[in-house]
Amino acid sequence: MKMTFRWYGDSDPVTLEKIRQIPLMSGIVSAIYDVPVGEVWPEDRIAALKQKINDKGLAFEVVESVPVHEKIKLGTPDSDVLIENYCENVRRLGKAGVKVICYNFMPVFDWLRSELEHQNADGSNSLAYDDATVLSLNPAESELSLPGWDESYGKEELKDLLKQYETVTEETLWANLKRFLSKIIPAAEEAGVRMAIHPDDPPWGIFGLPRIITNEANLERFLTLYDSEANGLSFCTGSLGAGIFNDLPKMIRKFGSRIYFAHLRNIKHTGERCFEETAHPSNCGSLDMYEIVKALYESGFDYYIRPDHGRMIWGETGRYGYGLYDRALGAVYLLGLWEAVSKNTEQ
Ligand code: DNO
Repeated sequence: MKMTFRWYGDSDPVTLEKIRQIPLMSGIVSAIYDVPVGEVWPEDRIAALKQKINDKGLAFEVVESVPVHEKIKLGTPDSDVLIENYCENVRRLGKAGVKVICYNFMPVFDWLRSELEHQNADGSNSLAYDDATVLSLNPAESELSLPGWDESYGKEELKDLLKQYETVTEETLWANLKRFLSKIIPAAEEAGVRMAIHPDDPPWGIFGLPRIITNEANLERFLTLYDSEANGLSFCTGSLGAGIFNDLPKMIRKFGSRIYFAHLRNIKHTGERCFEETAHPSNCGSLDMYEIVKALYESGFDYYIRPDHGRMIWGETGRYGYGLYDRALGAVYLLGLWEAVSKNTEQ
């Protein structure tokens, strides 16, 4: 297992100098953020990013994300060239030594929350989700800026996009995902890269848009869309765990050999489709992090873990969910669990 940390590049207030001081931190998860979705990442930019990370003694083996263009998810006839560009990114990243690429297939919105600074009793704050609040918003009209909101869409563009999705059902999305995989997985196999789809967060449809990477049955269906070692999962406990219907340790044991990236964080269920993000330890939320780590360990997991969203603590401000302090505490807690589980298993 390798512990990694997400870094948003030079504009990230959390610097590589700080990240490298977290005990046993082995690598950085990052991406080229300023190339428009659908275009090919310049090789010199990939090389420069890798160099910068390697110069700090950290590895660059995981990319999160290479985003998937909406036209691919919509399955428009002109999306072939975008899929080919995606394949080229996979090849270029493989050539640069990247082993795992994380991506998602959520229409329009990525991860979504209704509250960015939910006040906790201990004075910290964190992200929270309340379904009724989210459903009361009209995404085409709202001025709200939520984390999963792509700020790059103009209002008209967003309206137009939502309109195009009106005829896209879950089954259409499955078919478009299958078509995408049929092209990118052979490219990944050749490039020595493992593709790891990120589950939908939250794991249910929102605003009438379909979401399909949500539960055990659908993960199973996903893996059979293209049966290859290069076609795998990013197992995000916070995303899947928001669904009370998901038994995470069971799912890890079932899909273990195809999990290449684990985002480990805790959440507290506050209602059927409501949750708050908490500190990482089991006792702070609803997920049993010990059982989750144990299931990974016992599945022979030998890939990448990263702590996921943290609370804002000790007065830190910055990118929601992605401050330094609470994620660093999370990393060390997870390393502790891993050490305990591995030593217990050896006895
Ligand atoms: C949120 C992240 C997601 C994730 C993408 C992967 O914190 O986990 O934005 O990076 O969905 O494509």
